[in-house]
Amino acid sequence: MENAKSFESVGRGNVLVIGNSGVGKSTLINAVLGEDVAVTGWGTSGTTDKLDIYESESIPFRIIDSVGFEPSFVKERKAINAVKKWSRNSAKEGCEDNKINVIWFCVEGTTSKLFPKAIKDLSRATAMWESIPVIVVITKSYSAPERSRNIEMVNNAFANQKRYAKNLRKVIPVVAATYRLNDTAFAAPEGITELIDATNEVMPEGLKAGEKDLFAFKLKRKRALAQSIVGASTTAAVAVGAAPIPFADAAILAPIEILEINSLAQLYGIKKDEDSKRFLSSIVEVGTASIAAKTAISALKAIPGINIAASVLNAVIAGSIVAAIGEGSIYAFEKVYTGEKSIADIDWLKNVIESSLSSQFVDKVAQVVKEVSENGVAKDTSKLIADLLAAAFGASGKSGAANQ
Ligand SMILES: Nc1nc2c(ncn2[C@@H]2O[C@H](COP(=O)(O)OP(=O)(O)OP(=O)(O)O)[C@@H](O)[C@H]2O)c(=O)[nH]1
Ligand SMILES: [Mg+2]
Repeated sequence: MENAKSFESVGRGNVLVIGNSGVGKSTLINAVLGEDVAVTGWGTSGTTDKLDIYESESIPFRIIDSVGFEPSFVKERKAINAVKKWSRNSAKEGCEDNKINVIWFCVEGTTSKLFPKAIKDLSRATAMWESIPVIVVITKSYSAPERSRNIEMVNNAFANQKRYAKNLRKVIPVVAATYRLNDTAFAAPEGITELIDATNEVMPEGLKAGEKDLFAFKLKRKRALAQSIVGASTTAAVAVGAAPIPFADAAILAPIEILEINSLAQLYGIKKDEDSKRFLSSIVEVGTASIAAKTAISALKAIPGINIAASVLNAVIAGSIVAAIGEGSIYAFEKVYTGEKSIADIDWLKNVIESSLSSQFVDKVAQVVKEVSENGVAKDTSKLIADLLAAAFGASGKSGAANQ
């Protein structure tokens, strides 16, 4: 057998995730592994002894979610004992690879005052794993300006943990799922692939995933997170489009487009320099939608039997433009991330974005308009529109640009 599913053949390391109930452990694990990963409950469900074990052949490590962890001496003991029991039991069943190799301490970024106590509790609970590397994950790090201060606070709190302090390897602020701040603004996913890299780095030799496999895994995760950014941006555009502002002023979409493109660029590690500035602004330039929108509107007028309110039509068109730009950007950023294209190649980029806004674009918009008008005006028209757009652009948007 030549190197088949490599994460399997080299054996996988184990990551234990601890943190108080509600800090976002499960959300984090989903962001790191994807929704389609298998979960096995271990222990008695509904008790503090329960663990959720996440694993699959295509992921670089196994993750153990300590479901009932709470900062009480008795309860945290139980949770940790469950982990020990799991290790021992699996060793009996012939799997020798069930030691804990890395611990993720989760603390909640929105409650930084509680860091010292949370870290003290978590250190106490895991003190018997004296030399296991710890990565602190600051979950729900929605506020970008607070991130560096939070990192510092975690470092300080750790410095007080005597012998345990040496286990700390890294502190990573994370947004695991797109967080809506209001109708038109959101905090995009952040820190997920950094966490994957840091975890692999501190794994013992022999359990580290190969570079190529890890890259492929991260690319898949980035794509999923990127789709969620485009989804949130599209929803925001639908809200703006539905507002009674004359849509001819397509510039009203620019802030959402910029947030969308910057969030995607950050996700794909596009550096912030002059070249990337030109790269990103040329997307907005192409997207500053008036031409695409006008084409779409006049094309739609020609379709017989379309009878929807102007505000709904505007919402669909606004959402479509932002969805199309997002899908085009994902395609382009992936090419840059994989090294196939350079961000100096502005002409190529303009081409990609233009083609995501060309004839197929009008077809997709027309399709969504039809579906909306058939559905009648539902209670939550905006949500319906956003869902239809995600289906129309998400699935096939890339193939439209893929011929470049
Ligand atoms: N938008 C957003 N919501 C989050 C994020 N992290 C956590 N949440 C929300 O916070 C709540 C708690 O998150 P969970 O992942 O269930 O927390 P947990 O640590 O697994 O909680 P227990 O299983 O009870 O121990 C859920 O409503 C999540 O949707 C995030 O990064 N973004
Ligand atoms: Mg959970």
